[in-house]
Amino acid sequence: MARVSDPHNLKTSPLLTGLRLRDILKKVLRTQVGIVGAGPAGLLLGHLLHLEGIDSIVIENRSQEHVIDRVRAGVLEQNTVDLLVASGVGKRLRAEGLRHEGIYLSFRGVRRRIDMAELTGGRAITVYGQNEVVRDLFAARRASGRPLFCEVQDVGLHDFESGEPAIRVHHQGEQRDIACDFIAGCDGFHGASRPAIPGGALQVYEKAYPFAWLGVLAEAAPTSSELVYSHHQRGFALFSMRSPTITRLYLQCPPGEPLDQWSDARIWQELHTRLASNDGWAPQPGRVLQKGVTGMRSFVAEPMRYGRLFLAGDAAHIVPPTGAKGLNLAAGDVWVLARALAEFYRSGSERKLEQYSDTCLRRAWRAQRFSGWMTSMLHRGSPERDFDYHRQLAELEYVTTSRSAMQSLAENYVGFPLVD
Ligand code: RFL
Ligand code: PHB
Repeated sequence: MARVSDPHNLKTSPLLTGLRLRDILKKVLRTQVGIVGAGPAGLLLGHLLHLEGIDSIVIENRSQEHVIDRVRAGVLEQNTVDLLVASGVGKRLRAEGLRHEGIYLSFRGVRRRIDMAELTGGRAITVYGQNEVVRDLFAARRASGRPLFCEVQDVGLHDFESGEPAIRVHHQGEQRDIACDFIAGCDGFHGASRPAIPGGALQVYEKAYPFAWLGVLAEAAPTSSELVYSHHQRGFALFSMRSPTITRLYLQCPPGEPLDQWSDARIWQELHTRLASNDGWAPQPGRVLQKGVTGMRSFVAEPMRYGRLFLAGDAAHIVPPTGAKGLNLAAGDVWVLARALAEFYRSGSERKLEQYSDTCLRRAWRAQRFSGWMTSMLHRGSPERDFDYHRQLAELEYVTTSRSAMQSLAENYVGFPLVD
């Protein structure tokens, strides 16, 4: 598939017009950026490119409803909120998102508050479900009129080592080739993009954890207006929320834990045991709407670029959820990528595209450090690791009493400003 790669000629060249006719006859779709995956990374990238006047085609292998219904992240960093608002998709986020200026760390039955806003010059997090972020981004995509194909099959990435990348998919029973200048691999950890890169070209760093999270969504009014991260002899627990009527909770459990071992009654009993504090605070039980077990891993693939294929979000890195960083990293990656692509199409300069991987990896490793630290401070190791248990208590004591330690936690938790 031939194409015109001079950025100044992409829309107007007579040669391109000729190619388009040939492409149409061959059922080849043409765009500037082919985006694989319509999770937060892919949809936000498509939106930011649209604002720059750059065309894209987004392909997603699941239905729009499935992507919206998936219960995942809840905590947005200050940067992510600012980015969504500044790019015009923050109307509902501003109206319905819950701004939190602090979090609680609970241990030995005592809750201690970290005043993040006071420690960071007024920065905060916002609790707004990933479902809602994705819902808003799907709406923006549909409103833009730019193409989005859901429920595609057999996604293949081709020729991205060269200047002529293409994505081949099956959609509604027909094979489609999408010719593009660049491919953005935004298809998550299990997607097709990263595995398409030849073996040996990527260096992979990985860490598995000997525990998982049982996540519960419940119809219950949150009894705390801020998140509670709890260290307990029986394992970690987390109290979070989605709205004034919906609570989101997590319990540390063994990896691969069968869900049928967790009746609703057992879930509430365990949550009460691990979260209730001596001041009388406890979560309020309610109807369980959804539950699921999530494994935990840390993962980084380097570099995040191979030729004209750029990896972004979970396709390139995974953090354990204890630091609430995954979606925020995905948003940061695509912000950097959108700016680099905009510079390329504006001036022909590949300078920012060349820096993309290093820029994003610096942020990803910082998030790995923080998420790994939060995870190791709060989770129960094997029962015989009593040494670690007592070391964790000393760490929690320090991190809730030393102003510098609290400030370090707070500035990492609310997130650092985006740089490219
Ligand atoms: P996603 O969300 O996985 O989206 C990838 C999309 O690609 C599609 N796909 C394909 N499409 C086309 N062709 C293929 N071959 C494809 N293969 C896959 C998928 O269907 C999907 O729609 O990746 P993305 O966009 O990079 O976004 C990353 C975030 O989803 C993830 O990092 C967060 O959910 C992580 N996370 C959290 N992050 C936060 O910032 N704050 C949090 O509070 C937070 N809490 C969490 C979390 C993740 C959790 N789980 C379930 C892992 C809590 C949990 C429990
Ligand atoms: C959530 O609300 O889903 C949530 C909150 C904090 C985390 C992870 C998940 O660290």
